[in-house]
Amino acid sequence: MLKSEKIYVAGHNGMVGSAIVRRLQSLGYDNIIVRSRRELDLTNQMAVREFLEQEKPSYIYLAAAKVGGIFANDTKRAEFLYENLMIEANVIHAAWQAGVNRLLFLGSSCIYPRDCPQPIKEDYLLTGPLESTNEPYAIAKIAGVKLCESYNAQYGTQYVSAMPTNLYGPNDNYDLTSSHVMPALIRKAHEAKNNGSVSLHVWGSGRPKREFLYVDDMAEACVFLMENDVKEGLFNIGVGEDVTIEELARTIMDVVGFSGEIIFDASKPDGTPRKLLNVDRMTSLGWKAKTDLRDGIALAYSKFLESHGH
Ligand code: GFB
Repeated sequence: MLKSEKIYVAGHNGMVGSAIVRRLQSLGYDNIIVRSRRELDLTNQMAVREFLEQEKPSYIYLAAAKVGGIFANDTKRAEFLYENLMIEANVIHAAWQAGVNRLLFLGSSCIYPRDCPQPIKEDYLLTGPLESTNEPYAIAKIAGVKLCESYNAQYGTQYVSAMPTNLYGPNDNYDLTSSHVMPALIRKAHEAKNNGSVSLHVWGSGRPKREFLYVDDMAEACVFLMENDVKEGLFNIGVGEDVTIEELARTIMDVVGFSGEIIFDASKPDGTPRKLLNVDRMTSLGWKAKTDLRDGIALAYSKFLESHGH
């Protein structure tokens, strides 16, 4: 990748897209193009086609998506399926039409079957039923992986798919109804401390296990795949270890400085019991996550304080 080549980062205002832009800039890439949602609606086929025809970037990072935590996925099922299918189909097809040969598509570890062996290898895709709370989102992301594979097979493009585990960090969504567990618990612990509360409400049983990756590590992995000229395939991006939601809550409480009791809310879903990724494929290429969970939570909390006030 030449530093002057044109790179389009789709979704640059989101947590992942903004981390990819930061990473590219820190490496000296100086021809990055972005469009806000207002400037370019990625669910609009014609607009996407015209934009890519005109710009003809050499590389695309497709980080634009409709995303959210377990509750948003479960209740906005049509939006998660429709918007993600449209964004992927429009961008990937128009990229091929415009002669863009290199693209990195971003998905999620929820594409894998709910009850597959752990840690989850890339080869387990489509070997069993999905977790129901995020099935529409997962189906859309599986379609994206298959679009990349199919355009590569039929047209010789070099489109790669990266599947991160649960991500967190700067520019995360802290809205309690649509967020993932990490930002939700950071915010709840912070507010509990400030309000002098005696307890922290945690959804579900606290027993599901999740793996958490700091988003700057994810961005590093994405740029690594492009820079190392990886031309096709599916790559799990994770840290290789997981924690229970209760352990996560206790670590967050410790970092934030809140010491009340935890109340588990059984009316909320647990979702998939475990989704630890096997990261051997990335490790064998020479990439490994750097940020320890506790350090990452401290970094995320300090960014939260900057953006949401003390
Ligand atoms: O992060 P999260 O919303 O999504 O929830 P998933 C993870 C676990 O944390 C679930 C529990 O067992 C939740 O019940 N949890 C505890 C909480 N307290 C809270 C809270 O206050 N808020 C939230 N949101 N959860 C998503 C998928 O699944 O993961 C997406 O729906 C995507 O498709 C994403 O793959 C990475 O890890 O269950």
